[in-house]
Amino acid sequence: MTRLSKTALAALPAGVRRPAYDRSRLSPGIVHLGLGAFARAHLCEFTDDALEHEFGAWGVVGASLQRPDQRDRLKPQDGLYTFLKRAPAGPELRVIGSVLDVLVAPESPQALVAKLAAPETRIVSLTVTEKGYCHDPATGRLRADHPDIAHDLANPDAPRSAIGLIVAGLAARKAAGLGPFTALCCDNLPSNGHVLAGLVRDFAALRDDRLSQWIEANGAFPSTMVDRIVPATTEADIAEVASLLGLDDAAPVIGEPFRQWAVEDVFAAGRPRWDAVGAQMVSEVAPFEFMKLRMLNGAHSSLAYLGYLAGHETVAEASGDPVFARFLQGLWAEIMPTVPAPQGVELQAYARDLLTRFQNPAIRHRTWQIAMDGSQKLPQRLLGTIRERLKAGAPIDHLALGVAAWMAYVTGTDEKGAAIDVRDPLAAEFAAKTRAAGRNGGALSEALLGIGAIFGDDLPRQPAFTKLVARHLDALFAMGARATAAALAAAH
Ligand code: CS2
Repeated sequence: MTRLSKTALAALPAGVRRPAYDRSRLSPGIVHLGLGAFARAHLCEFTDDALEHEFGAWGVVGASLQRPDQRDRLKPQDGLYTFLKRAPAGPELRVIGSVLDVLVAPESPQALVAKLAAPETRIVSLTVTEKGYCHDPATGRLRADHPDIAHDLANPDAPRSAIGLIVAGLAARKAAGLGPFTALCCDNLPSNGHVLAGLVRDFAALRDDRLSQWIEANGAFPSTMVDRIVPATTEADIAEVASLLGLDDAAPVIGEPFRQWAVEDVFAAGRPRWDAVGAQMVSEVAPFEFMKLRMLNGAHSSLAYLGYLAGHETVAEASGDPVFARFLQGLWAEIMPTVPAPQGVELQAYARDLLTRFQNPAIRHRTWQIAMDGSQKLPQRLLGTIRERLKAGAPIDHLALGVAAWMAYVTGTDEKGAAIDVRDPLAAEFAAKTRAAGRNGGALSEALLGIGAIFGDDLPRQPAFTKLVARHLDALFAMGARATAAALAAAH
């Protein structure tokens, strides 16, 4: 079968949407760090739409910070790839054209820094996942002892971390008398623009105070809230796209129809017309972030741990199980009072829509995928909410069950005694701590609550929280996730 490429575009079936602008005239304006599936199903689709609305020099050069796979798949396709939108009514296909090139940082960090420093680069966007920021998730501060940060401080011209790369790019621009680019964080972190600005400033200060002051005075770090459910692409997805397209595409992305992007409109050197194609340009992103991180991601993580333990492979299966659907209602009832509703949004309706999105039978989003990197996710997804509820003296039964399920998950053994492939930067620490504690709720919760990078030093001293987690853990070990959730529902 012919491979998707610019010459093959003409062979696409009639119903498949394709770039409606002249790609041969498209030049780069954005460098995107971490060109994974999410960015290609979100920022790159918004950019494709914006280019169609108003053409400009806003093509995307992607950068992979670890592996060459993405470049190797996209280069032979001239950067083109298919987005397969999975609506319950059936799939919809579109070929996206906004990606022009992909660089691989470890092969030539200098080439990537040169690209970041090029005058035409006006936005550097990022989706490098929570752990890619090399920060302490509980405090949001840079970990100067992180191996990648230590490496980048020793090798400022050949960085490997996102923060090191951004600072190297900004330093080269300053030296060349250019203005800065806008650094646009698109990861699920609270106040993500502020967090990124703080990390960049801290790193720059370790290199050169004047650089740090220049960034502080001139830099732009808008906060954003990004949302679209994008499960990892599987071999079956690739085969399905080929049969629908009549062409081979080695790099399709899969996603739900829903998408949302709230962006603080503070750019240093312009931006594409994302506002004209559905992005919400707002002065305050915080209410959107709270709503999304706490209600969507908080529920996603809780459901991922409970669902995985109960033997559910996907979010659709877990949220379609009446016991867990009921758990989600109880969880959202605890979360909602901590969330200031963004203008024009009704939180009850938002929760109802979330359940429909989770239950979308066409999306196979694995609970195991969402369970990854819990140490980096729990603070902003569940623990901030728990802190606020504790302060208000409000119940946290469902929130605490989410945390207990995470603890049971990181023991590395499921309810049938099978091993769990726990992926997390702190996995080795979990293994040591959980082995010593055994399957005892009190001992296990005490051991894990002692990880300050996750729980800070306040939560372990809150008996209303710690006792509940220990009790939930004992219930999880004694009767399993499903029966524990059912018992919680019966008690409410
Ligand atoms: C998920 C998110 O993998 C995860 O942790 O909770 O990727 C989620 O699907 C997105 O944030 C939805 O916008």
